[in-house]
Amino acid sequence: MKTVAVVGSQWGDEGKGKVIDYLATQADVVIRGQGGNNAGHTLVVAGKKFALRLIPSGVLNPNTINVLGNGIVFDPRGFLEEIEMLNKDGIDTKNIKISDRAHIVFPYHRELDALAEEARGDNKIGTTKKGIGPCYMDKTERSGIRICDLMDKEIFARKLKPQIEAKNKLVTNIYGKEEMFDFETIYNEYLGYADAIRHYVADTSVIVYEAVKAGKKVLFEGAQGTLLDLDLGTYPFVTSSHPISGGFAVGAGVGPNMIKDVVGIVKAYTTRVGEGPFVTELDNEIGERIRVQGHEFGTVTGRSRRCGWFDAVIVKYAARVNGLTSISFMLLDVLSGFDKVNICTAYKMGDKVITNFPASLEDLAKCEPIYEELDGWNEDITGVERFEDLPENAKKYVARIEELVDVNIDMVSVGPNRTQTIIRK
Ligand code: 2SA
Ligand code: MG
Repeated sequence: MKTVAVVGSQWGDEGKGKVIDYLATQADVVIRGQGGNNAGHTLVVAGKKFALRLIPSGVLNPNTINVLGNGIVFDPRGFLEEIEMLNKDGIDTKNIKISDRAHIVFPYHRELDALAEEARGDNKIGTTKKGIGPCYMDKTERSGIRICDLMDKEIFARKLKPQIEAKNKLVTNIYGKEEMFDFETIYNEYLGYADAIRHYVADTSVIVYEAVKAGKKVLFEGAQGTLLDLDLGTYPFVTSSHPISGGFAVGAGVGPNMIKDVVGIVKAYTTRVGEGPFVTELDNEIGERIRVQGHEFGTVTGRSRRCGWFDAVIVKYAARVNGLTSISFMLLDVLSGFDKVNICTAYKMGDKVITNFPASLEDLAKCEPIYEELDGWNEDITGVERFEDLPENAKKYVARIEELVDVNIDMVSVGPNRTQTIIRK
């Protein structure tokens, strides 16, 4: 491992945490480049669980520098809660760096996230209500407030005041509510955060650049997944950032050639939380069985995830838009015990066969999966250590997917623990 990006290749929740956790133990620097505390994964170390949302996964390793890059949106309240949780367990958090260019999530962002969802009615996106979308809206509208602004009392006051006025106008004029944001309250709350985070703030682009130049092991930690990408995902049912590999160049503030390998995390079947069309969704007892066997419930919101068969159209698309150099294939053990397993190889839309993931959700909603049916396997595979020792049909399943998506599957996961990992290289 030199520099590697790990990206979700479906709709998030592919099991990135396990691979990232493993790589993070060897990394000198771990960087988050997009999203905020809408991400989430659980690290298990020595039997203890740590639920992280914003802080990068290298934090349990005392020598690793953990960077929150310029592309993330920073919720100081959530961040400090995580710090407190880690410190309580004796984990040192001094090696965290927060980009002075990152945008800040304010209470009005969370409130507006919830109000916008409510207003969408049947067209709701199913956001995590963490204020992510509204914060990125301010960023692109060029009225956002960044960490560097927060570091100076006067500049902060000057930038916050018009925001409070604008957001109060928005909730009264558009949503018909009373004014809900008070300048003094938010200003003082955030000045407290400013002091609490000041020693973490840095020009993180320099840190990442110098680490790569020095030949250090650098891990770019993806959150969410390819189909939640603002440009390349199932728009508008996406998050407001760029979870694809290219997002790291912008979000970490370094050139794309600083990322050597791109590992796609791929689940052995498909899931999604939130709304939007889902071609291989199984709204039946097979889907329910996958949900129960795979514990498919969200770590941030606890929502039950929609489940379906493996969709090779999606993963081929992810291989292309991320430039995947390798795949880690997760949760294969969840598919044990099915007579038959299906792989979606293409979509049928009317009388057309589609193999390139379409842009239009109206088209996607019309697509029917074209399945290839394979024999399943009944064996419990959670103790298998070598690829050769997997049941014949499980090997065939993996090999067929590898052939369809045309990227090497170098790792197969057969259980949540670190030891339940088959390395193929
Ligand atoms: P938002 O809150 O604006 O980002 O929501 C927009 C859509 O993006 C979806 N979304 C997610 N879907 C899956 N996983 C997410 N995050 C964690 C992860 C999940 C976890 O990275 O693995 O394990 O808790 C995530 N974040 C946002 C959301 O459902 C909306 O469809
Ligand atoms: Mg997750």
